Amino acid sequence: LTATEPFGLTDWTASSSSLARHSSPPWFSDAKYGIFIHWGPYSVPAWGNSTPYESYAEWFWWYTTHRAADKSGFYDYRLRTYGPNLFYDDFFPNFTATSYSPKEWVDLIADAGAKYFVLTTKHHDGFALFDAGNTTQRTSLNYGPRRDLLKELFDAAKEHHPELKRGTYFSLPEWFNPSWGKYGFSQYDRPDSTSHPGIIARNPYTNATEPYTGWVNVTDFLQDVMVPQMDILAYEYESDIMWCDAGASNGTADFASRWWNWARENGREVTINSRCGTWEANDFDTPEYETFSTAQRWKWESNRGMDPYSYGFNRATKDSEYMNATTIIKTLVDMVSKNGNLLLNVGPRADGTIPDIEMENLREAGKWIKYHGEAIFNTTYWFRRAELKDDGMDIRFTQTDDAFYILSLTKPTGSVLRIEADIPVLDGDRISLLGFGDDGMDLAWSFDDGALSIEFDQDRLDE
Ligand code: FUL
Repeated sequence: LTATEPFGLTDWTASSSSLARHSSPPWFSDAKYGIFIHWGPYSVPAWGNSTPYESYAEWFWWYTTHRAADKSGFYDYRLRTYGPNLFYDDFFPNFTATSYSPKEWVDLIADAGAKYFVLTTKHHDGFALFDAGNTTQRTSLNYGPRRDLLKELFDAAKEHHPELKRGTYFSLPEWFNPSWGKYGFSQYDRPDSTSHPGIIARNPYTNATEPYTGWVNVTDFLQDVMVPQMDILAYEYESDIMWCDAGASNGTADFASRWWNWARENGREVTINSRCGTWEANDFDTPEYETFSTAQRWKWESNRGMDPYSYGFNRATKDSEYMNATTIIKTLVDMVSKNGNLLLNVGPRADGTIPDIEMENLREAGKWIKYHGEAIFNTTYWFRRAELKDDGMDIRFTQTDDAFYILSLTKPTGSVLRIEADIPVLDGDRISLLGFGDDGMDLAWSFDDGALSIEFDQDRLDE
């Protein structure tokens, strides 16, 4: 399960056995922490109600055309805010990106302590933030900002933070593209107002047909739109991570095998997530707003917003509801101890500004993460156990070839931390507190009756 090379000297092929052999490269496992960015025309209405009724703000269009699923009041909000005659595509001109500074974004990602990022290059609304050639005109080059938002971000990363890996979120379907119609058999694709297979979205108030601005009438959505766009992201933008979404009908087997052969020939290590619609082409699982309670052998990466339940910017969310630095750190440590990565999402506004609260909390967490980085990055999980919860104690473990890390999510009380677990220590080993110079601060310890006891000075914990 750890292979990143095809059998023998043969190439990767589109067969199930070949695809299944590919797994995420070591850099992905070592990187642990990425920043996800959801940005598009949905950042204009930027609304998903507030807890406990909050829903994904990037689904604004879908919820208003699928009233049965609209538990959060999208239909009423859209009517009261924009009146009955507005179409989703009318938001395009207000998706301005006027304050978009790709350098500031990549600086933020680096300050956060993250090792990679993933931008929504095209969400379910089919609006591409990259130059999609002749596959569609529905892009940020032709509407709204009239800029290649993806290229600008990747260029800024290459120039200022070349160590960051660069990923591309890509929705396989375009839910309202008439060309997707013949493939749109998933439950998600059926607007209430029409019967399948015509995927014609309608304005929910007037029943007028929603325009699908900029789409190109093609013969086959998979061959003429989906796969060519994945190729563009892979070969022209040189994505490190193909982060597909909503995989249904697809051309992934062919795409992935060609891409991996190209990567091998060009000395690159690329990876593909679990949502590209072909289960064998799946380097890592992608639980959403979820974690695991135990370590998993198969690599996984959990994604979630700093927002309690939205990826796209949600103007209804209060500052206090965003994940704060402590929550970010605890979430990351917890996931790393279970063989997971954290892909944490920020939702920029339509003008390209990232909410202050997201920037502040990311940077604050970043200080801690950098200070304690050796216990997080390039580590692996301890196969015996990931966590120990006992009597107010909430501990996680990680390890490398020559060190074992104990990370306490709660502040220990007293002056001895007693851990009843089979910690791999031998006489003569050093145990030290991280964050005190390169070597840490030595602590006295003993191992008796199946428990490790570590002595520490309360006052030093706050330093
Ligand atoms: C989901 C999407 O539908 C959400 O909008 C978001 O992009 C999330 C990461 O994946 O499937």
